[in-house]
Amino acid sequence: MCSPLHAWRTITKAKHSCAIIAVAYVIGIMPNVEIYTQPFCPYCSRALKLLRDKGVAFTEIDAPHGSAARRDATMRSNGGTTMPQIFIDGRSIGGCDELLALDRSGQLDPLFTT
Ligand SMILES: N[C@@H](CCC(=O)N[C@@H](CS)C(=O)NCC(=O)O)C(=O)O
Repeated sequence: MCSPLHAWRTITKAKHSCAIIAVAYVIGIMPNVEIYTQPFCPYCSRALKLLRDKGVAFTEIDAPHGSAARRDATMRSNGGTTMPQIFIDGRSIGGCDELLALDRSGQLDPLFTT
């Protein structure tokens, strides 16, 4: 018999950090933060710094010009063509300016506490 506690201990012992994060998304204790970036992008660096400073786990998706990831970012953001494009729990936040504005207005932190 595998209790939830046993399953959790097995996962943590195995050091499967990806599995732990996936479980955390599923049970809703961690937001799913995705950021599409391109190389040599100061706006991307600024947005990444803010996310790191906040201590939130995020997935960075490399999306150079002409890539499938770039097309995904544009489609998911309803036409956003610049980098970065940021999504929190699937919701399009916009780029760096929008992320910083959300933070300044106090609306960002609540999105990280699902
Ligand atoms: N207001 C946007 C500006 C972002 C921006 O201009 N990013 C540059 C790269 S650093 C970009 O995507 N330029 C257009 C391009 O490379 O096609 C934001 O805050 O994210």
